[in-house]
Amino acid sequence: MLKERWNDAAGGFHSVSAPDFLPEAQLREVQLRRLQAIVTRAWKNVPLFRQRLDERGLTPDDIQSLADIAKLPFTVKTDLRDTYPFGLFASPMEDVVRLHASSGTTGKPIVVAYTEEDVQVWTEVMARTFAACTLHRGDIMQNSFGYGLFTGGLGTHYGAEALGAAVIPVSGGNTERQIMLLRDFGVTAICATPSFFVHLVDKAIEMGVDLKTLPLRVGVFGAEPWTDGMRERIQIDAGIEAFDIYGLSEITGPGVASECSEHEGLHVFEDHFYPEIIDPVTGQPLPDGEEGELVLTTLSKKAMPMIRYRTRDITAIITERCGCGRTLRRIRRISRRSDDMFIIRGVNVFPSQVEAALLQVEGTLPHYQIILTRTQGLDQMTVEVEVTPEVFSDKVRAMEELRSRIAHAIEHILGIRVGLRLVGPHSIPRSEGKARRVIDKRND
Ligand code: DLL
Repeated sequence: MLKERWNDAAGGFHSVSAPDFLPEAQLREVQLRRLQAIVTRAWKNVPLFRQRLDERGLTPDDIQSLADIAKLPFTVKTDLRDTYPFGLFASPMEDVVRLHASSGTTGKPIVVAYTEEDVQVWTEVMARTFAACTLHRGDIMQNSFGYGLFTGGLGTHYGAEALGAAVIPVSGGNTERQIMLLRDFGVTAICATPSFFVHLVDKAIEMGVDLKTLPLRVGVFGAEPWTDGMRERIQIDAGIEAFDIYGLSEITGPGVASECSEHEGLHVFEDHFYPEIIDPVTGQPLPDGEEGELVLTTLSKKAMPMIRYRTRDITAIITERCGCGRTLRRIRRISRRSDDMFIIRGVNVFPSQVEAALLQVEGTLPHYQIILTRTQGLDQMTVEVEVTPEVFSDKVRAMEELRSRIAHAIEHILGIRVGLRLVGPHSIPRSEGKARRVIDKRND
């Protein structure tokens, strides 16, 4: 079945990654054909979408080229909340074989649905993801993404199995057991959020296990922003090659885009997900190469098509051909979302900037939290940083010196001075999935 789908997408090629290498003209043809079909499907089956097209005097016939996508209305997260739980489904429940949900930070979760064919496409794009991350038959993959309503665990699970890897479905948490499995099972690849993997690295040291001496070769990380500095730290500490993968529940889960061995941006699996970049303020499309908000359209999703979904993730489309030969366009690594910015004394601050600053300073651990408070109407920011046990000693001078180096690094990147608190090892709660970097006490 999987093979049939690959044949369909690749026009007769047989290998897992073949659709990644389609000649560009053929890829655009596949995209247009699928875009027309998905718009028709949503128009026929999703009342909200039909109503929005009616309001604009549009019908599916107005999509005659890929550029016509810009005529279509956006879909936003509140559309999913307002139609909770099943209002955007385009398939009857008899055809739905899976439901996932994402809790978000406030209010009701958003619910996403898959038909059998949707699960097959998801499996296919995840297998292509893993192939791009150099996994192959014979690899033993420890899957530390959470299994459950979160799409990370099951999405990666199916893809790795389809590729022929042996999957250990350990899920998140339980760090000691994770280290034991890594060591005893001869694990060669691991999937996790970067913050949870950092936690595993620490635990391994505590348990006297040197990850660098294990067969572990590849790490596949995603689901949260992480900097190049963090990647470097992970690669050195664990002796692995670290890949970045991207996706979101609304579009399918992981498997929307993946790095290849060039590590120069993430290839979007464009035959299934159509990317656009827009100005987050005006909503106007931006030319390739310019930074803005990523908008994605699912080209083949049956149960819940998403047309022009505003992800809030900030990136740019890279147009140059990649050295790996894939014809799929790439997006730059996502370091921030348009909604995770806060303003401190008039300066726009993103959590990833703080991480980048910390990783420049030796003696800090990549465990940090940003505490936001409000005094007399003004937002204040305090960064709490863990320091290594050696530094966190009673040598006041060493601590003072470190504090001034960190303050300097942060000031250099942000352009402002912020509060800083050095804390001892293990003071900051560890992540078992997505790290909570910002504690917002402004409305407490
Ligand atoms: O996080 C799906 C996923 C699972 C992706 C495993 C990769 C690996 P959600 O929980 O719906 O889905 O969260 C989606 O997470 O809009 C981004 O803001 C963020 N995100 C995901 N991958 C990355 C990444 C999954 N590689 C939201 N870099 C997205 C930065 C990421 N942010």
